[in-house]
Amino acid sequence: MAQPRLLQLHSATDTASAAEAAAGLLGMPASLPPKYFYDAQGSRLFDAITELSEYYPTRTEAGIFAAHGTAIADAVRSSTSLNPVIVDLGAGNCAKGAALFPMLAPRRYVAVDISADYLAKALAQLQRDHPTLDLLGVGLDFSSRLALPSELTGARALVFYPGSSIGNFDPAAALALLRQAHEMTAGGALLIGVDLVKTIDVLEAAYDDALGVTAAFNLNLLRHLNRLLGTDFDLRHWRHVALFNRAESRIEMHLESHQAQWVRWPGGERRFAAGERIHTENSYKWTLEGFSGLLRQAGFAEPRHWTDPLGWYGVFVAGA
Ligand code: AVI
Repeated sequence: MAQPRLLQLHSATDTASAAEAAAGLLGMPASLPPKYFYDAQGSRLFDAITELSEYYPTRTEAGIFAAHGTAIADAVRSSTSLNPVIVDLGAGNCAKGAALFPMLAPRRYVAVDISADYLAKALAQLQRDHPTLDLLGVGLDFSSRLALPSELTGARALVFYPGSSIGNFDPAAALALLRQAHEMTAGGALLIGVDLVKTIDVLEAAYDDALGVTAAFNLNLLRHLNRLLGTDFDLRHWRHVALFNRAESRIEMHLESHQAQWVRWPGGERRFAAGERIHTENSYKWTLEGFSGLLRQAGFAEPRHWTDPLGWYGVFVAGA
């Protein structure tokens, strides 16, 4: 049986991460990069979010694949090589990537996530299910730059980016990432999930659920920072805020201070007034036309899309 290979291409030192977080806390307004949501607890909370009735993106994307999987696979095959290399961005437990194997019969599966160690368990299990498949786990923080050695991906690869994570990039950064993805496919294709604009009540409920799971996910960022940077955030003095900013077409998540308070950490401090916020995440919502245009701008040709009956979510295939 072949063995999965693991490769760590980038890992920020704790010092660099702490410096980045401190700079965000001192900003006006204060902000924190959303990647700090995902410590072990935050990753479990995110998994719980995807099961919530209010959080429609995960099940809606799955429904589109269930209804249109054959047509989507045909569109992918028309651009990629036979038995393509699949590059799965933000692969996590690799379940979505593995679901493509029966239809696309890849010769290699490259799972990319922030840490190669996170991928090890999922890839070991995948290898048992697919003993001859070439499996590779790559640790890379592609939020700053997406670049893999071309010998890993070969020509006419499929870049797979599900889950509407592209929405967590502002439009300029999304364009930059898609350009890098275009380069990486080397004449192949992109398969990507995108959350679409819809009514404000549906959007805001998805990011402020009745059980408070998204609130816990947002507040957990402060616990992570207490460990990472040594801040003394008291979570009882902060509340979760999620709102749809129509002008920017994005859900914004913030943490709002209940009261005037100081937050201190080794080498820094900041006073927060009552009602002052820390901006923790944007989740952009696209229109079908807007995202097709973005794909074209990034160099992709003839984007095609499939949606659910309510038109809440889009799955796009575009050739390079
Ligand atoms: C990972 N990403 C696509 C999620 C989103 O919907 O923007 C993160 C999330 N934040 C709150 N709920 C889910």
